Amino acid sequence: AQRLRSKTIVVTGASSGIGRATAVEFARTQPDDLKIILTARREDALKEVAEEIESFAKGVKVLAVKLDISKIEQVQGFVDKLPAEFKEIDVLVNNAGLVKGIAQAPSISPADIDTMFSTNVTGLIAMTQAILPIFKARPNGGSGDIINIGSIAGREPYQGGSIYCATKAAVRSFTDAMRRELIATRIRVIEIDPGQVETEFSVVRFGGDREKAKKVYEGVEPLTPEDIAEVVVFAAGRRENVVLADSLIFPNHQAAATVMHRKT
Ligand code: NDP
Ligand code: 8X3
Repeated sequence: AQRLRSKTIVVTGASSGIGRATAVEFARTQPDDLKIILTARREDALKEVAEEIESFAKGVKVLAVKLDISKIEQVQGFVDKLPAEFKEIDVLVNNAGLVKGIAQAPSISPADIDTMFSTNVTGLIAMTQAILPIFKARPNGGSGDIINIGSIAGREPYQGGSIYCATKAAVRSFTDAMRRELIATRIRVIEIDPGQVETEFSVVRFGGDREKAKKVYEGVEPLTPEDIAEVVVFAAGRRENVVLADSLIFPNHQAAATVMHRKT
């Protein structure tokens, strides 16, 4: 949409899944004049995404930045290291996140707990704090979009997901508090909560075991990363007075975190 013209977008976790699809969808929607900053830990994968975007969207400037959001110093140094032409960020898509395992207390590994919280919660908060001064420096108290990818898991905890669900509940709480704190500004705080989406998510959950990951999607038709990307770009493309504050997106077979209709 024209409303996205000349915008600078940052997407965390742009090397895969929903983040990658979101970056591509922004470029597809505004191929003439847009800047996109792709961030994640895997630089090679980011380069591939950058090449894909550059191949069809000649007017989009893409910058790939290696960034581990669980490392606070890296996040704090992120804005300072950006080239001047990419510094005026308009949209932050806080998408990077992960789940590790299905262990239940008291058997959850401390390392997994730390990875999930430092990525999904502390990392997301640190990114928000890094970008917010840019938004707040603008007229009328500030403007810009913070789009947080939560999850159905943040609304409905399930067995074997206690830590992941707790991280996504924390995202939800932080997001709602931010929307209240920023009420005197034009900054939009948006949460998009997907249900089941087929990405690398389950592969990461099961430590790289693709067979196990595939079983999660047996007999169901999960959402695609593009389905969520469309909603993210739609939210960012509304006129400034429209805040798509909170959305929950299921595939047709899903009605709750663990209520799925499976064809056998
Ligand atoms: P993917 O595993 O496909 O993508 C996750 C992305 O997060 C990757 O690009 C990964 O990049 C990045 N990431 C992970 N850890 C870090 C880190 N420390 N620093 C920077 N980037 C990191 O999964 P999805 O696309 O499914 O996940 C995207 C978001 O969607 C997550 O927040 C997830 O919780 C959420 N979600 C997913 C659902 C699903 O069913 N798939 C449902 C609801 C929400 P890299 O490894 O290169 O760092
Ligand atoms: C991912 C969805 O419910 O499988 O956020 O954990 S769930």
